[in-house]
Amino acid sequence: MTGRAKVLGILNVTPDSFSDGGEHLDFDAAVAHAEAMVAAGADIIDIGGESTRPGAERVDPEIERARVLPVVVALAERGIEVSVDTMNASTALAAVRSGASIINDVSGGLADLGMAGVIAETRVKYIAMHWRGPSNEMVTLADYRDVPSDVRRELKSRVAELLVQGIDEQQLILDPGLGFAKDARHNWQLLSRLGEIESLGYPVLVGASRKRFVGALPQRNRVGAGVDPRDLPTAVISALAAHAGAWGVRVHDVASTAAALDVVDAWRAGADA
Ligand code: PMM
Repeated sequence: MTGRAKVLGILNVTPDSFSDGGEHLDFDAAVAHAEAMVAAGADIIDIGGESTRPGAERVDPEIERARVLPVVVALAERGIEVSVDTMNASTALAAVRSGASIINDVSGGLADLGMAGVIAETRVKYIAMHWRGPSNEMVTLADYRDVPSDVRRELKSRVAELLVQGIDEQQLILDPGLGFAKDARHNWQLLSRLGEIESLGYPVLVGASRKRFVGALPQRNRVGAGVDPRDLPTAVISALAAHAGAWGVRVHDVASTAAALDVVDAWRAGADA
């Protein structure tokens, strides 16, 4: 991918999100947080109403919609590009009707067989993530021969199925699904061999932000009070992923990733000069 990587700012509107602990459940706080992320350099706000943290239980789609849709409407009204993180076709359709232009589905269409039809019909962009099963089962599904080639093969067959169901190639963005049925070693292997996923020919999104494997890096007492120690390593991953050709990165702390992407831009400009 050429050009600056897109920054998707994460807006979790769930009471149990592992990283923001429900602090954005309140509508005004959610909108203010989204606006702050845009001011810090987010291109797209990714709104999610169902936690996918390991072990999380599914949420009723009606509850998910009640959490997500008012925020989608408010951000779309402000001219902010919105993506909605959902595995439910009914939520996806309602989100598009409310102004979302991207559906981010961590199950790549496997959790709800109605999803592909909604995406084909609405023509929105669709982020299809590599997924082997629901969050409450995924630790048992982390068995691979060679992670990057297995993920590549499984994504390729998922894409073939989505195209058969009427989705256009231009709509698709792929995601290796870091942390989803993958342990730390699997995640680092996928990151270091991102080019193999990119070689499928679709834009690639990377979601490493504040995940457990990032938190497991040595800490070395290096951050100040009030700063999440996973944000600096996340920003470094953003830079390396962008440099390796990722289309976009999905992050909690937009400012640190935007700064990291500024470095990538300057580095590339140096190469072109
Ligand atoms: N990770 C989470 C949720 N949604 N979507 C995509 N496309 N890729 C990801 O890696 C991803 C995702 C879980 O993280 P969170 O609970 O911090 O949002």
